[in-house]
Amino acid sequence: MTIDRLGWSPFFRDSFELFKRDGAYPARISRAYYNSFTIAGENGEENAVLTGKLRAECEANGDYPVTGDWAALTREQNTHAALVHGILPRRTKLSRKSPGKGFAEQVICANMDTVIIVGAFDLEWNPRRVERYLTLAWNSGAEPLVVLNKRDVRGDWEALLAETECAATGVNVLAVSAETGDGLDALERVIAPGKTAVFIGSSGGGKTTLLNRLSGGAAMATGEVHTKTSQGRHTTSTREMTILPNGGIVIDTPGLREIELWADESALGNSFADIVEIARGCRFSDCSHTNEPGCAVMAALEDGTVKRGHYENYIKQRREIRYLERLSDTNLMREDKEKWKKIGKLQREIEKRGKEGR
Ligand SMILES: Nc1nc2c(ncn2[C@@H]2O[C@H](COP(=O)(O)OP(=O)(O)O)[C@@H](O)[C@H]2O)c(=O)[nH]1
Ligand SMILES: [Mg+2]
Ligand SMILES: [Zn+2]
Repeated sequence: MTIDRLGWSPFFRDSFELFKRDGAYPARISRAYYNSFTIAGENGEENAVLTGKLRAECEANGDYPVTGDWAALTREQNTHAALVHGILPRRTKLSRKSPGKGFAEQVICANMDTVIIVGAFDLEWNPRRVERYLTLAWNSGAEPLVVLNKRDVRGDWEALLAETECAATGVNVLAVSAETGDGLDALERVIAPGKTAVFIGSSGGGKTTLLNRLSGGAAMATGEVHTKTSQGRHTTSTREMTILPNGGIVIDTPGLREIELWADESALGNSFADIVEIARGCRFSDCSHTNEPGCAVMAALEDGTVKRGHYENYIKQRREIRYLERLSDTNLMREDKEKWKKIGKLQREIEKRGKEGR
């Protein structure tokens, strides 16, 4: 297998130069579980360990390699074990706030092109939850997509789809059934060859079932090593990467029990684009949209342009993000954002150069 199939691109090739040393080779982290890593590369999948130096660095900044990361490795001379020396700069990353009281970012996975929010048309259906995942997705730098699964269980799924589309402004929403296969062609087209998608969403929505269905029954691992339960069913214990028969790459995640936002306010400009647009008409530029005179958002709420649940979720998420920003060293977050902007710019330049060079 060539590493292009794993999503290698000119962006990573150029940053790999920084880690070049004798015998160094690139591979992708296909599974990260605490301190245990599986990598996928030219020779398939194998286990890898971090060098002492890298582990110390990770410990110091709380930033460990995650599924989807590209790594620079060498072989240990005697044992031939795969050693991770460094992690290449991430092109995108999906993060949430670490569960608990403290202020820390938890990166869920990295270098994905699409964040696929999987919901379901069952009793769990709730557009408010989709809105929370959307804010995380927008903050990741990747393109969000909403997939509503189990359309076989609800006769009124078209109405629920329309309502979800309303909540997810500017984002594609697909209605599918992993059970019957309805609507899966459209989903397959989104996960293009060499592109990486991550499935996120509450447990039980059908992420793993969808993945199994897309991969034609038995999930094809990124290499030889693959775990299955005794029933032969693939269950998600951790974040892991799978290559679909069409060449698309999927990272499946276990359901996140708690989705604490990790985002800055600009992400709300995407996940609540409609409200943010209306808010330009407010009399005060720092309007809180809760009690000010001349508030365009409250007027839109009054006349039904904006749905109450959508509005309330916006206010709630904004409060959470402001709290997060107060907790944080705001500058730190901004610096981080700047860094990612620079990396994005660098990447576009590299890709442009790559095209011109050929
Ligand atoms: N009726 C129906 N059930 C489904 C569908 N997709 C998944 N399920 C069921 O939903 C349950 C949870 O699925 P699972 O893939 O484990 O969800 P995950 O936690 O998101 O990975 C399982 O019992 C599946 O059989 C679907 O399209 N229709
Ligand atoms: Mg699962
Ligand atoms: Zn207002």
